[in-house]
Parts: sequence; C-alpha cells; structure tokens
Amino acid sequence: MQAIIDKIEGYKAEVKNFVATKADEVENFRIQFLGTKGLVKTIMGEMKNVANEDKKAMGQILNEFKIFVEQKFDDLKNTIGSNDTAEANNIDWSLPGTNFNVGTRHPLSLVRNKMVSIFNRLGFVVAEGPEVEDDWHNFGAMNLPENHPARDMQDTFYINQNPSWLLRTHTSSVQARIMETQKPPIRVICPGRVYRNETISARAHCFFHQIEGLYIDENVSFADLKQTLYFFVQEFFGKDVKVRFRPSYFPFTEPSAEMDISCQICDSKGCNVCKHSGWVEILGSGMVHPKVLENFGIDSNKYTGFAFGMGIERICQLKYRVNDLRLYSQNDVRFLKQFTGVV
Ligand code: 2U9
Repeated sequence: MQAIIDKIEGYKAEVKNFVATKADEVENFRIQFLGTKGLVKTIMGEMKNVANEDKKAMGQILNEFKIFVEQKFDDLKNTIGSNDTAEANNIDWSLPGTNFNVGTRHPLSLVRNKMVSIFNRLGFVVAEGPEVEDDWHNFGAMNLPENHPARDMQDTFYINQNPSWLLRTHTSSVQARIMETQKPPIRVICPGRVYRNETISARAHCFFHQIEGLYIDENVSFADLKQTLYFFVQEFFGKDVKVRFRPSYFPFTEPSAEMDISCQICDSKGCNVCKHSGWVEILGSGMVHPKVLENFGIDSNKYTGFAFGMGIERICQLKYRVNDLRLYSQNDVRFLKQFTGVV
C-alpha cells in the first residue's frame, strides 16, 4: 500500500507542475492523465493488489487523486481559454476566410424544374408515385397486352423476392394511380426516374428520367394536346422553335403522335444530333385510349383526355448539348461545375 501512496505523491507533483500554454497541450494532459489509458485509470487498477483491510482507505486516496487531477485539468482549460488568444497563437483574424465550394443543381434537376414550372402555369400539378410497381399499374392498366415485348425480362427489371413487383418502366403508373383515386378533371405532370434493362452506353442507360402529363376532362381534344405541347417548347427553347407531329402508335393512346422540334444544336442546318434532317424527336403523345379510361371507371363517352411523355435527359441534351448519357450519373465535378449559375 505504501508503494502505491508513494507513486501517487510522485504523480501529484507531476500534475501540480504541469504547464500548458496552448490548447493542444491541455488536450495532451487530458489524454495522459484522464484518458481511457491514462494514469488515473492505471492507478485505479492497482486496487486489486491492495489487501482487503486497506481497500477502504486506499479507495479514498485514489478518489482524492482523481479529483485533484480533474481540478488541475479544469484550471488548465480556464487559463488557456484566456491565454489562447489570436495574438498568443499568432493568428491574423483579418485574413480572408477559406472559400467553401458551393455546389450546383444537377442539370437534370435544373431541366426538370424548368419543365415543371412551365406546365404549372398551364394548370398541371406535380404527382409522384413508387418506383417499385406492380404489373397492373405499370402494364395492365396501360393496355399493354400480356405478350408485349416491354414486359419481357430482357427489358424490365423484376424484383427477385417477388416477381409480381418490378421497377417501373415509365411514370405512366403514377397517372394510373391518380386515375384510381381521383375523378376528372385531372391535370397532372409526373416527373420521375424509370428503369429499363439496357446495356449502358452513351445513348442508352438502365435508368433515366421522364416527365409525363395527363389531362382528362369533358371536351379535351387533340387541338388542346398540340397547343399545350407547342406552348411548352416555345417557353422552354424560345419562340423561334418549330414543331411537327408525326403519326405513331402506343397501346395507351389512340390516335398517337410523336413530336419533333427544329434542331436546337445546328439551327436545323444539319448535324449528327438531327442526323442531318433538321428535326429531332422529343416526345410521344396521344389521346388517352378509351380502354385505359374505362380501366379506371371513367366514362369514355363523357370524358376524353390527352397524355404525353418525354425523357428529361433528351431535353437536357438539346438544351445543354450533353452528348453522353453516362455523364449524368458519373458524379464528375468537371461536368457538374459547368452548370454553375444556371437557375
Ligand atoms: C396514361 C395514359 C396515357 C403517356 C405517353 C408516350 C406517349 C411516350 C416516351 C417518350 C420518350 C417515353 O421517355 S420516353 O422513352 N413516351 O411516347 N407516353 S403517351 O401516355 C399515357 C400515360 C398515362 C394513364
């Protein structure tokens, strides 16, 4: 016991004479004496070697030692607090601060926000839905026949644990859920990520982003569809943009049409993007198929509607000349930095 008391006296002198002028020296004191492997802990461990009849007295001595060290630590902290000035540390507070790198919005977010705000002005409201869907909302309700190639494992990601779930291949499933729960008039815009089982390359990816729109009411006509989409491209690309509609086919719309705009890259003079035609396809559209309306109990004799869908990456490519789809998801700041200042 006496040996331990002598040791403690030695440590006490050491603690008492400890001098610190900087914050890191106080931290060193804390680690050396009060840390998990510090002296106080170590000396406490000596208790097991003390005879039973001395344990009480020894416990008191050790406790006093601990309080002594803690008190010294508090004193050191307080003195340093007043000494640890700019002058003492040789700091010139008038120097300019460190610049923080301010991030930018992702180009796809910039484009999506701009697209949404244009459609908002026409009375379309944003609707969102799950990315993991069931067969009915993604395919069945959309009038896609049982044997349609889009349903194939080669094209669609199915969830292993439950093959009746899949990753949505378009955002049409969101409109389907809206039709399930709301009555016309319906005027929604559905931005979101969609998945397709594609090999990744500059021109294809296993996920991309879409914006789809749906407008159902009495007397909605193909003229409304054309004017809505014309208004959109004029607001997005500028008043000089030209449009043309080409007949097309989708199982969920009838009649259907694809819309081209005059090439924004070469001003229709001819380039690789427009394949020297002066026109680029930007979206698909059509009047909602009566079968799709009836699938949701909407009377197709009373109500009509139009729908459209476009890829946000495609619109972004034409606006900002992004020529490789992989750039959107590689997180390369050299790419992302180029959108600083775009609002
Ligand atoms: C409902 C009814 C109809 C949405 C539509 C398209 C045409 C279309 C493609 C454009 C490029 C997808 O991103 S893309 O590959 N989309 O061509 N989408 S009509 O029609 C609907 C949606 C929901 C209830």
